[in-house]
Amino acid sequence: SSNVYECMKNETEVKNKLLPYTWIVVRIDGRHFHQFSDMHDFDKPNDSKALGLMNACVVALLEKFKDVIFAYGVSDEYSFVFSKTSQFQQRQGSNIVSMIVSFFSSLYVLNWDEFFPHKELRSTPSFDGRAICYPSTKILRDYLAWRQVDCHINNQYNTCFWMLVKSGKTKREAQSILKGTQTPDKNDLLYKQFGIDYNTLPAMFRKGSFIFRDKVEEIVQHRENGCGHIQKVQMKVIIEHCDIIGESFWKENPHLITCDN
Ligand code: DGT
Ligand code: MG
Ligand code: MG
Ligand code: MG
Repeated sequence: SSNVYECMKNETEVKNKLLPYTWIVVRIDGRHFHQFSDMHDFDKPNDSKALGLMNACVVALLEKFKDVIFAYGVSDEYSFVFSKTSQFQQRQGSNIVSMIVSFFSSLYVLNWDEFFPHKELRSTPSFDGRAICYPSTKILRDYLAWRQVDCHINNQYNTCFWMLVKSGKTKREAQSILKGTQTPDKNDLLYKQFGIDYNTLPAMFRKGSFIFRDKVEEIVQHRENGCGHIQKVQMKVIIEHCDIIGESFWKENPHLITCDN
């Protein structure tokens, strides 16, 4: 009967509903990207074009889904942050996650040629996704810091590892050289053996990418007479590779995390 139907529907919706008044983070991650990166011969450890493709997809996603306030990503993963008060998809977790991963996967395929005009897409990229709720701004900031620390640790390790391998060490040898080393040891190794100052490597590799909307002032020519100009203030999606662990970025961009978000 229709009553049974209503019960089933309500129960499913209640179970799926993300806790009200909490930040929603949807994290996606490329499936089997170890294989995918090898198959497409991505530069190791970082491929600027592959990262650029990820970022372009995120920009398009922010343009489509206004409920996503900002996103942070590295490697084959991205975290999308929705406001505490967002009513996107009535906060149904499975709806939100499935929309984000399917849209993102399509964008990845759609934008492939722009970043790899001479490389054929040889398999079907797909992404897993999960939604997590964070009840306070502090915990959301901790989450983002955790992802950026992870970016740093992995990137530093991978940079050393691939420099050693490219210089003739086997993967096993490189692994054992790096075993138990700390951050200063790795910086030393890069500098002494390869003349690389880790801090001068591209910020996108070291810090990941933070993508958000910001006010951009544009000076446009006056239409009628061609002279004079009008100033337009627009919201634009922009990409930065900045430190999101400390206070300064958040102080400079107070609109990203506010009490009434
Ligand atoms: P998963 O997520 O469990 O399906 O497995 P994977 O293989 O996607 O592993 P994950 O997500 O832990 O690690 C990301 C992999 O993607 C890692 O093996 C390195 C690769 N990858 C990501 N970005 C780049 C890049 O820019 N260049 C290269 N060469 N590889 C990359
Ligand atoms: Mg994974
Ligand atoms: Mg992956
Ligand atoms: Mg990953």
